[in-house]
Order: sequence, then structure tokens, then C-alpha cells
Amino acid sequence: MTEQRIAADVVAADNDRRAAALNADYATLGEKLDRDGIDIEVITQKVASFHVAVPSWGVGTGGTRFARFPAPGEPHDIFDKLDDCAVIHQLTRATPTVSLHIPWDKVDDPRRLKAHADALGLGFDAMNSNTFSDAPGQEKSYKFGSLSHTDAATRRQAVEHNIECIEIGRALGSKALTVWIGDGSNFPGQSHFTRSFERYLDSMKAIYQHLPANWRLFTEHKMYEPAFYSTVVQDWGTNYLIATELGEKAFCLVDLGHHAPNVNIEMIVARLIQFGKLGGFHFNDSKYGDDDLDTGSVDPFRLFLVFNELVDAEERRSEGFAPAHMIDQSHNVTDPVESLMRSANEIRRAYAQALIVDRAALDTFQEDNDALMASETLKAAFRTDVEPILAQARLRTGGAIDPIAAYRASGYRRKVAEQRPAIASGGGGIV
Ligand code: LRH
Ligand code: MN
Ligand code: MN
Repeated sequence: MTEQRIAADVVAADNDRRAAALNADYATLGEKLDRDGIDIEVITQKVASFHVAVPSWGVGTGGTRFARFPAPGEPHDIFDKLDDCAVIHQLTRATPTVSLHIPWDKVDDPRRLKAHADALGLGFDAMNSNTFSDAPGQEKSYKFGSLSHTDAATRRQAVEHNIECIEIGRALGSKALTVWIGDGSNFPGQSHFTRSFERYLDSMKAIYQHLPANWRLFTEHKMYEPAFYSTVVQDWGTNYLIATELGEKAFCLVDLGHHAPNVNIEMIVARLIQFGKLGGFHFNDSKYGDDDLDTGSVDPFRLFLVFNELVDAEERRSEGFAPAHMIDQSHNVTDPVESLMRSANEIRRAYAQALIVDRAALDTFQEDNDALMASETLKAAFRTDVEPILAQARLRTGGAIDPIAAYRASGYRRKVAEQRPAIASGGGGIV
């Protein structure tokens, strides 16, 4: 029996208050979709089986490099973090897995951690290594890079850390490793573009050799930050080269915040799908840079367009198409549990909207070069309020019709604040 962090009667009471209105809205939407030849039940079932992983680093309060403002009841260790992740999944039923970040998450005893996760009904998605900051007591510093460092011993240390992440992940039942490095330079001339990339590739090949047969390796590109002049893995082109150089278990991970403003991310997604190298996502939203804001909070249309490509590939049954869906956010001014719940729902919303796109009509408008009607076909799906589908999917799988209302009614944050001592404020957040 799964341990529940929120009392079932609190959720049931909140659901009871909302059920009649939901059922009426669901019936109305069902009639509308039926007129368009869409069976609402098919969409609801697909949405209910769509899941996204929560980042362990997302449940603590984030910060910027200027300051971090702690909030009451922040998790202290990975066990507390899993408890918070379990709440997110209990209410949304959308997030059955957690993505760990090593050594931010101290995993001294993987078996004990796995037992805790099992009890909460949680599993583990991709492991994330960290060679972009120095861990206490670490022999070699990553100040001037890690996997691409000029010093062989530093590169070896970074490779070994990634191998250790694989080993921890194996014990936990994870099946993927995500590698993001901050390596790069701050000034023209500081580093040799070609040689640093050669060194990076050599290091990655050493990691790849240790990857279990049924694992995937995700590499994450990012245009800039922390390096402000050049970055070794700066864009999807370089990322594609890495994935093809390494082999069939290597794929590109697209973090939505890691591109120049106005870059057409959905088109990058389409290209990576076409050539079999889309590994998965770090979902978040942004206005300027790698802002790590709640998914869908700034530009939901862009998120929808990404899902439009994913559903297109799903319906074309593109070979080997199985992207990993993960969230990567930093919550500086909200309760992280609330932000992650609404983000998971926004991701499902974009999926549901993409599922109701009239693809046959879109094909015809594209073939006929009817630009206006092709665009309208997408907009018609995007304009549809699919909230009744999302709420029904949650309700039918044991979640909350309104997860944030149920969470607030439960008083969870207040209760954990009594058990978890406050964490000091300070400068320096996570990237
Ligand atoms: C880098 C990044 C990467 C890290 C995470 C904390 O900006 O997106 O995924 O692992 O942030
Ligand atoms: Mn990321
Ligand atoms: Mn990022």
C-alpha cells in the first residue's frame, strides 16, 4: 500500500465540492469534441497515462546569484525531497518519477532510498551528474572546466563522477544519465574551441563505455552561462554531433531555456526526431535566458508547438521515438510543490491540445499552401479549454480535481515547517 503524505479525506472533500461542475464541463467539452469527430475518452486516457519527472533540486526554494530567500518547511535531504515529490504525484497523478542530481542529493545508501521511494510509489528517472561546481573535499577543481579540462587528472575525476552516478542509478532502477557541463570560456582566446571539444568527446566516450546496455545517455546543450564567451556544448548542432559520435544509446536533451531568444525550438525538436536523436526534455519557461520559470507560465503557445511536433511523431509512429519528459525549474518566489504541480498540469495541457489538432485538415492545408487555414487549425486546438480533460484524468486516477486547492486545504507546508528546521538564507542559487 502506497504511503500518502496528504490525508485521503482532505482530497476527497475538496473533490466532492467540485465534482458536479467538472462533470458538467466535461460533458459540454465532450459534445464539442464529438462534433469535431474526436472521442473525448480517448484523449482523457492518453492524458492520464502521460507522465513527467520531477527534479529533486526543484522542491527546495531556489535562488539567484544575488540572493536566496528561504521558505518555511524546505526539505533537508533527499528523503524530505521525496516526500514533497510524493505530494506532487498524489495530487496530480502526473509525476511518478524523480530525477536526482548527484552530489546535491547525498545518496549514501541507495537501497534505503529505493525502499523509501517504493513506499511512496515513486521511481527514478534520469540521473544528473554535477561537474559544474566543486563538491566539498574534492581533489581537483572545476573552475576551468571538467570533462574538457586541459588537465587529464581533472577530466578523469569528472569521468569517474559520472560513472559513480551510473552506479547509484543502477541501484535505484534509473535507466538514463544526463550530462550537462558548464565548461567554456569567458574571453576570446581563453580556450581552443577544437581541442576542448576533442577532450570533451574523449571523456564522454569513456563514460559511454560504462553505460549499461539498457540505459540511455542524454547530453544537454546550453548557449551560455556560467561561461559567458563560449560554451563547449552550446547548441543542438554540437549536441547532435556528440550523440552521433557516441553511438546508438546517446541522445540530445532539450532544455527549453537553453536557447537564444526567439529560437524556433519546436523546429529543433522536429529535426532531432527526424534523425532519431531526441532524448528528452527539461521543461521550464523563460522570458530572457535560462530563467527556469514554471512551465507554460510565460509562453504556453511555444510549449503547445513543441507538443504539436511530439504528437505528430507519435501518430506517425517515428522509429525509436520515446522521449524522456522531465521538469527543470527553480522556484524563488512560490511554494515549489505548487509550482511543480501546475507545471506538470501545463505540460499535460499542451499534450491534450496537441492531441486534438485536426491533423488530416492540417496536412491538406499544408499541401494546398493555405497558410491562413493551416495556422487556424493549430490555433483552434490551442484555444480549446481542455481543463475538464486534465481534471477528469486526475480524478479518475485518484488525484485532485484542483491540486493546488487540495494542497492548501491540507496544510502540508505548515505541518512540515514544524518538523523541518529553517535553512539559512544566502547568496548563490542553482543554475
Ligand atoms: C543547467 C541545467 C542543467 C542542470 C540544472 C540544474 O542550466 O539546466 O540541467 O543539471 O540546470
Ligand atoms: Mn536543464
Ligand atoms: Mn538550465
